[in-house]
Amino acid sequence: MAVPASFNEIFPDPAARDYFGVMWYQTTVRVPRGWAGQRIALYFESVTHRATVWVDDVEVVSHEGGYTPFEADVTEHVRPGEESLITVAVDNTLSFQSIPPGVIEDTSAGKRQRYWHDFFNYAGIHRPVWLSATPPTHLTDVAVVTSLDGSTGIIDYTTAATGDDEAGVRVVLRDATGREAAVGSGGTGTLTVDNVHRWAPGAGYLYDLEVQLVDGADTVLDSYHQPVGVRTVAVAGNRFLINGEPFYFTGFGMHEDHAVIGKGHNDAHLLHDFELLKWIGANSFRTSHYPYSQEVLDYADRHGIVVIDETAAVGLNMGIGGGIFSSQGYTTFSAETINDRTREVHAQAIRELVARDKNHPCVVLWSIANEPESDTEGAEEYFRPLFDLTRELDRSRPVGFVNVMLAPYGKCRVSQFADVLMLNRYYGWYVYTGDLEAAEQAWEQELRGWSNDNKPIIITEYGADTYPGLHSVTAEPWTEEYQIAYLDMNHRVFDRIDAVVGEQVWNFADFMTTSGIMRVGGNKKGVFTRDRQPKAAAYALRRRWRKDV
Ligand code: BDP
Repeated sequence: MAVPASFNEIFPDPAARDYFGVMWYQTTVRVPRGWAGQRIALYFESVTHRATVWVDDVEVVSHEGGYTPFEADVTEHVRPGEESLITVAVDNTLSFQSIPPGVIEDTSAGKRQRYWHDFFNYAGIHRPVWLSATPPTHLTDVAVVTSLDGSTGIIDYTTAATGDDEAGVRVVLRDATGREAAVGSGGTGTLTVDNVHRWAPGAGYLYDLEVQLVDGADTVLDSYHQPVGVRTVAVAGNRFLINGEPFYFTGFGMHEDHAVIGKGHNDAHLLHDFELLKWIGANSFRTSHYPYSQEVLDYADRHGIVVIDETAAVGLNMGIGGGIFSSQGYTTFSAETINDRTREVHAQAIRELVARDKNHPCVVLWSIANEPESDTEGAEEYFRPLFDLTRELDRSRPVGFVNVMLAPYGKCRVSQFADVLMLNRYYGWYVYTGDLEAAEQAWEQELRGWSNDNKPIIITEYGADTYPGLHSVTAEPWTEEYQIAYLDMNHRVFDRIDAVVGEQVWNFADFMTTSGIMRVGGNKKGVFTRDRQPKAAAYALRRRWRKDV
């Protein structure tokens, strides 16, 4: 099997495409001879949705959750200079206790996997796998939080290490030209930089923080380079502030989704997608509906693209299935369905997301779920502790979740916990289909309601399915003309509401979904096609978002 890639589209066979259960991956690796005496680890950037790993006959690690990394210390199980057999059991089954959830149903035709998120359940080893070597005494974590005092940048850092307790920590901060900007020592500390060069949207300036572990004789035992963007994020009334200045999000909800490789990471596709974001004038995106590859965030850091970072908690809502609003035959929150155990899995997904992404300046806001049921007491009880947990883990960023149309203003019981309101709305598509005049009135009325909360509002989804090449002079739904008229209507509404601080169109590109009468070769709400060609709406958005064309 190809790694990294989803397995689903490799074989021209429906049974392979829709397979669910355990898949076995196996390969041999030779550990470099020079690694003798080092700690050797096997690192997976992601395996969707869970994995158990063996080295030869020894089980070394298991991991739940398809979009965050994990590693195994294999020092005792490999021999430098020799080959080892690596076996991975990849399990793509979804249950009420997985994030995202799903269920296996018995049907007359056999077992079927069902889930409530509107994208294909691609699975496999989606991101690179690494063998790494570190000295026995090594750094295990570095965390930075930045703030500003006028033109002075303040960098609070903490480090963690294992091995020799006597080892000391030394840090050097260098600017982008390699010039020393600050030095410090000790496992935790604060660095200050006068006339700091800020990280800002559109200008992803990065410092390099070198952290060294040193012994009594000042010999460097281990070192790590952590890119640092000095910036602040805050919410003040209905404003979203970056470096103290109001920020307006333009961009998209996206997907890691391509023909053949599915959700597999690919550098060329990554680069091309970012070039298209630049072309169209997007300054931000949301990692809908799961943490994206670390390469994505590294790139966003470097280029000043602002990111809303989302967990894989999508589909916790039995009122929705694949974009269709109707009862799915289950109660969302109950002892048998989404329960305390699910919440613990969800909490762990949040812990792993924050642990992985805490140092990225591009990440300005956590989204702990997409469109969960949020108008019931069960929802309120489920989410309260998860908001508390996220704030405990990271006090430097606002926290929110993405609200669904089924829990409009006045009905939602979870948005009280959020610092920022993120709304997905389809006025003129799923409701008032084709009637943009009525849609405009209803949408504006709802937004005026949310404005009373005096929180910033980001429209995290608005979009219309559009079949490329379909046209009509009267702007019928599914045509390229309708997509433009629909977006124009939304923009008129946003421009009238002061609290709206962002617009992220659903979706950047067409993407694969399960089969359904509302889906034509997948979800067609892309502004680009799945192979990244522009629909007419791409030019319309470019005119709105780019001031220079
Ligand atoms: C929302 C979901 C998104 C769907 C979209 C749609 O957040 O995942 O793809 O609607 O229906 O419900 O296109």
